[in-house]
Amino acid sequence: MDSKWWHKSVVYQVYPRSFQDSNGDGIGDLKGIISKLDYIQELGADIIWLCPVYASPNDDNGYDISNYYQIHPEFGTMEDMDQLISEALKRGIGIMMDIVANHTSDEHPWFIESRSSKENPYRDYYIWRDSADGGPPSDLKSIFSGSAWQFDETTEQYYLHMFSKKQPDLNWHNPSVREAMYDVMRFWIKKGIKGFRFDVIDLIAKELEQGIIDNGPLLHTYLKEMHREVLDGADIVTVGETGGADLEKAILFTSPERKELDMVFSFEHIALDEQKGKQKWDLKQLELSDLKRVLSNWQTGLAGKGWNSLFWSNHDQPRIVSRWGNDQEFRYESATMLASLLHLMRGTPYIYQGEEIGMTNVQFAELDFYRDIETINMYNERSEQGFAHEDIIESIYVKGRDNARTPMQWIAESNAGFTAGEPWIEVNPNYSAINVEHDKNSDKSIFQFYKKLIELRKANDLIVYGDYKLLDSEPEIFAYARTYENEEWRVICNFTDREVESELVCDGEIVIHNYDTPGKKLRPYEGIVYKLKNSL
Ligand code: TEU
Ligand code: CA
Repeated sequence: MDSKWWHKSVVYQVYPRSFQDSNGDGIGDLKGIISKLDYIQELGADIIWLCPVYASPNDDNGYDISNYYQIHPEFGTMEDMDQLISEALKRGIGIMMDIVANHTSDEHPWFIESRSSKENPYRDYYIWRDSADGGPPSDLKSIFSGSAWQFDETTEQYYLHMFSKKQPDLNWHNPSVREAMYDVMRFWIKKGIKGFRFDVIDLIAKELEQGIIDNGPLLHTYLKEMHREVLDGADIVTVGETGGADLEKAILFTSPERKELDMVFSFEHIALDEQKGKQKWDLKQLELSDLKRVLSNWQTGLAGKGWNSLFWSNHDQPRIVSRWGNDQEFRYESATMLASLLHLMRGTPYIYQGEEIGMTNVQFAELDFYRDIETINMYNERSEQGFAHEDIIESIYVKGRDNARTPMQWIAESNAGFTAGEPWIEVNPNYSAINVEHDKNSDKSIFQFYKKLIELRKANDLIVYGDYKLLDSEPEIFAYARTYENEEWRVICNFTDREVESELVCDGEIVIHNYDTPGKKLRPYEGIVYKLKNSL
């Protein structure tokens, strides 16, 4: 497989609303991000995935876009955006824009036109259907609870919204819709951005009459068209959010010769703590054997055929240290163990803001403190269905998206240095202990560890291109080997808060380790990486 610049890249994801506020209105903004570029450069990331900053009524925090060519005034101006792009480039960092192509805001001019009459030229930009038996056209459910159909009085038809009713789905079967989205992408490429992250891209080719929502039969045709029309020749890295992709589908999306996408986000590993066939709120304990199987399957399955994205966290997921680590007694150990496991794999790693300092989940006592539409809708729906407050709030503590959206914790002072005003969502009260300043000033910190992992990747093609093999080991341990040319590395991770004996512990050269000295047994959440002495 040909090597590409982004094979060696590390992506840092910024959720602009919660990163850094520059003007005291309590909302993170572009000037705030610019002021933190040196921090991201110091960490070593070379791409910033910027969650949506376009004009938006903010029903879903920017994933409901009313103008793809404008910056939301809360975030700043187009001048600020140009400055962010150029200041980032000066530091060797490219900006990856988030393209929401499956739906727009209901306040987008296309939808305002579309809903105005059945004859309007924009009518067919969206998905309209007649009522069936006096109710919605079908019993399809929105991902944000309730029906996916909203009745519109003006024309007495229903429109489809897979997310909130303020996020009507676009009709990608209409060539004008596709062309309009391609124009959006061309505009941003001209501005000098270096990548696109495509929101729920596997939903665009739905075939309602056949009951197909994700991975519709024309999906690959559209992606190829998009590649031809927009991406070919532009030196842009692309990642598609494909919640419904298994390995087989991911190969189709990411095989270079198919010219579709460079990589996709798979949800298979992060769905392992939910009950199959149920909602993400229906919790289940993670089985380490499942995690080993799933991650290893992707590692070996995409080898030579496509490319992996590696992630634990994003703005939709709970904090990984709280989820699969221990955010109390072993916060340092478990955060760094999880980081080692992921960052030594083949693929492009994504770090979600705050992950690099081990930020944790948050527990607000009342629904009032929550801001996320998915959380609020779910709470109301389950309350009506008779679920107890305690049960619903417990699932929000574990899975709610606001866990990832509390402000970035910079310093130990008021509002963690995020804002001089009132933050749009409360800061996690643990900011006095968990913050960037603390981590940067300690020799041993989660931040320093992430920095070292990134340096290792930049210096070792073994991490980028080496073969991967799961090592048969104890049930509490996730271990694997990476081999490249004449070298072999061994990654050993203890997933428990107990001491565990492992046959894999050896006397090779230690590459990176989250304890000061090697021991006979693996200590709680110990993560150790060896370069084997008698390599191949
Ligand atoms: O998320 C897509 C998606 O499938 C989510 O519904 C995800 O399953 C859920 O958030 C898990 O809790 C993308 C964006 O990442 C998300 O922020 C948006 O809300 C959504 O699309 C709609 O644009
Ligand atoms: Ca602001």
